[in-house]
Amino acid sequence: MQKLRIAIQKSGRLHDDSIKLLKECGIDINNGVNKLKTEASNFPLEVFFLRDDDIPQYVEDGVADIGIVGENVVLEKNRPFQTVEKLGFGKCRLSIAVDKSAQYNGVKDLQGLRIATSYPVIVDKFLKDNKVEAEIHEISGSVEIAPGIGLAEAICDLVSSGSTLFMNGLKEVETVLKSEAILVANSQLNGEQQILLKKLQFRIQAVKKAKN
Ligand code: PRT
Ligand code: ZN
Repeated sequence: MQKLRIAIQKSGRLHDDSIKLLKECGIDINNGVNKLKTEASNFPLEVFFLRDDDIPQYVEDGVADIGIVGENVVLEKNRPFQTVEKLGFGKCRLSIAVDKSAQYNGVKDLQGLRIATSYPVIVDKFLKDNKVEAEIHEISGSVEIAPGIGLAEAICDLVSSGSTLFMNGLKEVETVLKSEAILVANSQLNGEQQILLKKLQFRIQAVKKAKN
């Protein structure tokens, strides 16, 4: 029988909500710790647990048919597939921040600065769209400490409550992107897989409606 393979985050901010969404859709999965994959007992669904950064590639290559991942990751990886459904969790924004005492009157003030970020592709596009030239320094983590250690004058990172920026003496000055978890799908699903995806999507929409 045809199955649908879904990739979700193995651990991290989207893991619990992804599992919860499947459960709310009436899909029973047992996600033992350290498991790489599992199967639903009452829906033709196989679940792969992966690093969020790898999910777009797996879905594009068709190793997984669908995936749950932050819009920010999909955009940074520049993947062609469409959003099947916005999921309403993992909400955050990708923002530029500078030292709280710095003068800031608008995007032109970024001209000539060094901007530390884990999102070089999105930041580069933002700068080009705004006709600003700045130096992008790609770093993979703890971006918020970059100004404090003299690596950059500005950062671009994900923000939710804003407390990380605050604790590091930074202020948010531009919102580059608003993001949430989305369901993405491989563009070449066969007929049966498309029917299964529609079924799942229908249930997700019902779960979302019940919450509104
Ligand atoms: O291990 P893996 O590679 O799978 O996980 P990861 O560490 O790369 O990602 P993870 O689990 O941290 O985040 C997964 C996704 O959650 C992100 O891609 C976003 O789509 C979403 N998300 C939502 C967030 C946040 N909110 C968030 N606040 N991702 C990260 N943060 C970080 C941010 O980078 C900063 O360090 O939280 C800090 C800021 O939070 P506040 O509340 O202090 O503003
Ligand atoms: Zn990651």
